[in-house]
Amino acid sequence: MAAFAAAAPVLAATPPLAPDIPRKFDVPVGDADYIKREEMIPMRDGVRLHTVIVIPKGVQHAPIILTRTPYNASRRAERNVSPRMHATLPLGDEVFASDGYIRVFQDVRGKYKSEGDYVMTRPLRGPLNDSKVDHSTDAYDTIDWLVKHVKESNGKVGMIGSSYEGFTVLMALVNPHPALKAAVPMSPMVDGWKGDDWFHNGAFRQTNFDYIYGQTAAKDDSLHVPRGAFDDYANFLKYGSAGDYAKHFGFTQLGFWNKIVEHPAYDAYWHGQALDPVIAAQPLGVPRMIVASLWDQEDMYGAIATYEATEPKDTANDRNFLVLGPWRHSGVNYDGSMLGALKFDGDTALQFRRDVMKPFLDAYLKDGAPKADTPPVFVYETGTNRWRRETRWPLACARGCASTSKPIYLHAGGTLDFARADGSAFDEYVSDPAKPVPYQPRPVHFEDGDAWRRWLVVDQRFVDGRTDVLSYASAPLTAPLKIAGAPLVNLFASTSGSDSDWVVKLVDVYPDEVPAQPELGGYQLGVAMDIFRGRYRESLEHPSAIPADTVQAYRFELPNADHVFLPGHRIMVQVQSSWFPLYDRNPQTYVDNIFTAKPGDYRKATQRVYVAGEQASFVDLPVVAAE
Ligand code: PG9
Repeated sequence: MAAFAAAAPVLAATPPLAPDIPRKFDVPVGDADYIKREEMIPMRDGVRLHTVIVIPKGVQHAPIILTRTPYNASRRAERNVSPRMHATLPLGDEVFASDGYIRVFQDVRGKYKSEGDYVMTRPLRGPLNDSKVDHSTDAYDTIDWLVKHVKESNGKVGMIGSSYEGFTVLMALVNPHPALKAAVPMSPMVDGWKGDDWFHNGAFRQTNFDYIYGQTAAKDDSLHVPRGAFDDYANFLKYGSAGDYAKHFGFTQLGFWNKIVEHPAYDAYWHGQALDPVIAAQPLGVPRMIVASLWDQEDMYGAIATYEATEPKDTANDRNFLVLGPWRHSGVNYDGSMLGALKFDGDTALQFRRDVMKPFLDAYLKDGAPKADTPPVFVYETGTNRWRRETRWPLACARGCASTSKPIYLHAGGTLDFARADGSAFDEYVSDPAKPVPYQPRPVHFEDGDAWRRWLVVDQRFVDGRTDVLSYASAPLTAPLKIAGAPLVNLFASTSGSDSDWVVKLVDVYPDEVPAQPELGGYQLGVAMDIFRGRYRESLEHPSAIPADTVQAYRFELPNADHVFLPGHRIMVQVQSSWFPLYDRNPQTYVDNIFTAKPGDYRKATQRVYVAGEQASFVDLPVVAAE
């Protein structure tokens, strides 16, 4: 039997069982061109907010750009692990990251490494917030600390951010800190009921289930709904109402979900939080550039509503700026050279950031910088694919704009014309809640971020021809037709049920052949589309049952567009009664709260759209008179 020699003791500074993960690891940043500081900044109530400050090495008298985020300040400040500041910061920051700016990201209270309670889009102090703090005070206290404690700064702060981060920019404009010198709210969440994230005109957006779970089930974003199915179309049908889906997946433990269920209508909880009137009531002190995307699948409402509400105060037209780009939600901060099948004239997002936003920020934030030549309105004209500098927005509307809008009428037999048909006529379809119209081709997988980002430009032929979708198309145009503003739906319709949703889409139908890009032949491009929940036709706050088989008027705005329908193209309007599973289904039977509708409430209904005489349905198009 072989004898084992006793092992010689290992004589080394690092014994074999010394733990291999150090308690703290310091990343060597010797050759980095920036310094990164992490601070816990105290707010007036003693809560400390985690803040990441990225300072270019060697700068003095540098301006600060601040973003307050619910999306993890540390991650936002580290796109790549790199010794170069412009590679570390997000792509959208590159234009100023190499130009001496100090960049700051802060976790909002209660998220990630910040202390305090998280409240989803915490309302301002007042009837909905009896505490001492809100995002306006947190922004104030943060700016105050930054200008006093970041010795490299010149005491001037700008705020930028998109969506939730855009909402925190707007909040900072309420009683702003005097050091806040410029603001760029991009696609801010402004009114969560009328047309931003949570509802559109009262119809609930079920993509929010994943968002609410990710944001509020844990302090970070580590939890995901364990839905167990790839196709969310089938998944949501299986569980019934949005309320039943929520119960199944444990949402009743989440405060924000319960607030949504308790406030299905536009009551004080929602209109008390809408930011457009709040911002409009503030003095127009801090210059702001409000940025909106023309195909914003999340917050298409708030930016323009805020601009329009504030604009009357901008008497010299030099403090309240508007930008409309051909982007998806937050696309302004990414590559803007295409969206789905659409190709633009270069990287439109970079063009804006470099040529418009950067000089605007420089002018207000850098010591001694020249005045910027910022157009009051900078808008991308889709169809012709070019930027335009305008003095006002909208260019056309029902009253008080440079051009007066023009009704285009639906006609029996599926045509569309600027002339109204005489007599009386209607078209009819059956809307079946068991077979709702999809908003994008199935399978619908909410977690597919690419599909979500481009769904507003998906070819609408995938539903054209369904028996529950009405399509009306004009003759091919012989001259270009430009719209610039919000199309206004005037639908005269009846239902055999007692509640109903109405989805109206304004579509650009491409010619059968597009030699420059063959796959666009016959394409049906949604230019402006939205949904309206019929129970709110008389009052957004007090819903009412719809009398069966009785014509009702539904008036609602579609999202703003700046689009040229080119010669050879046709204008189309589509009407349908569901848009699933993005929007929860209307049971088509009036119940007090659709979130708690029972399976038996979901019933087929016969829908009629009236197309002649006094009851001819039309879309008031913001047509710009030919120059
Ligand atoms: N649209 C997102 C959001 C904003 C505000 C509230 C809820 C969601 C976002 O992109 O941040």
